Amino acid sequence: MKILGPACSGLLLLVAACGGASSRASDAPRTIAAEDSSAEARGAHVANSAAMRTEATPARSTGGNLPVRHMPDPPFVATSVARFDQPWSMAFLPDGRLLVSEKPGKLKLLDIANGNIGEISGVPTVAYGGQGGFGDIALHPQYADNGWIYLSYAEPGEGDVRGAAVARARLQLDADGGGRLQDLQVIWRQVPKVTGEGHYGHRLVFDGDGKLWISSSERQKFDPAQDMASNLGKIVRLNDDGSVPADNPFAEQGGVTAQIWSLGHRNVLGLAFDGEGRLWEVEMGPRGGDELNRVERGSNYGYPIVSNGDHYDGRNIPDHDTRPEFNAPEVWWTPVISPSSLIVYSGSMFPYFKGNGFVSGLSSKSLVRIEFHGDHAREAARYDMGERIRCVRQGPDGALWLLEDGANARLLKLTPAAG
Ligand SMILES: [Ca+2]
Ligand SMILES: [Ca+2]
Repeated sequence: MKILGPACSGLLLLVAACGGASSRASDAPRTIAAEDSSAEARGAHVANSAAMRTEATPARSTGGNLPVRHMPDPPFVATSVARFDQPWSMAFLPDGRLLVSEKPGKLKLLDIANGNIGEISGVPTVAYGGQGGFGDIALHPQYADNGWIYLSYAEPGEGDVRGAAVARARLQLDADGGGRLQDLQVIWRQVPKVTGEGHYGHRLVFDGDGKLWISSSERQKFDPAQDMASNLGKIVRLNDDGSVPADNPFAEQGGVTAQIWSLGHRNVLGLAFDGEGRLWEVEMGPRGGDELNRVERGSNYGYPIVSNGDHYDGRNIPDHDTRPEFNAPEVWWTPVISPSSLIVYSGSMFPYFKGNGFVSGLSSKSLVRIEFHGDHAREAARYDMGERIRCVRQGPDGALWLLEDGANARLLKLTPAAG
């Protein structure tokens, strides 16, 4: 997406901040997260934006050909609302204010009405570096009554090891636009803590029954994704206090095994339920083979035994179709899109998007729209955003909100384009 000035206001993509002093070209150098930079370095090219906007051109998928919906192209206008330092995720409070996590370890509170940005104190110490730092934010389904918010982050260990952790705390807001965390409890940890600074995952989502789902990526260690004595490379299901539900598929095995809902995952950065209660995830493949999967109880998604991509060092990984016992992706991408988050849209501001998925893309610098067809899915459109996109969320009024990636990154609000 280009920055357009007021003189360009006849065009569809109008960025409100463009009249200000700062332009993209003069911004400080941007921090490129490591999780997909090697894909770019190895020539996983990104299709040009004109081609990417084609409505009817799916990626390889199993969803079949659905009718093409007619809408403006692109169907939204983007407005720059605020800037953050290496933001990772965001969550709306019931009063309409927005919590934003910054990877170096700060939790910010934006009052969208006046632009004021306050800070929440009392956050845990994070292991900032590489892909690690502050991660996701989720509000308890009964937040309005109990004040619990859930935070994920990279936690330092003893020596040169670290691992994802999830804490909950009660959010106490003050009268000055900030607040603090009280009663902080760490309710979950990756086991084991390992060296390196990549593939934490740690995306959080609650389901309609109040269960907490965590994506626990494989820390770039490959084999733990198939090791049931570790919770790396898994999707985990917990009660809201971190205890293990008795009806988890491996509950009887105890230990961290009891937490596991599905296995064989690589770097899962998006996790969302659709309106029918199906859970979907997006994960970064190695060199090629990014995936959108429907998450099924007790299923094995194959990594590192199979992948439609291959190892960065050139070694072959057999494709999914060689091992049908592993759950294959509903959509996969080569060249990669570098999926960083996922939502399923349920608002009314974009009525034609209802029930669609949206995947934010890092190396693809895009927002990818997914159409679901029962248990299957397909890429329906790809919107060029011109910058690496770290997170997509739906606002209380049904607008789409995006966080760009890196230093001095913009928060964008997407609203429907005229026509
Ligand atoms: Ca897979
Ligand atoms: Ca392969």
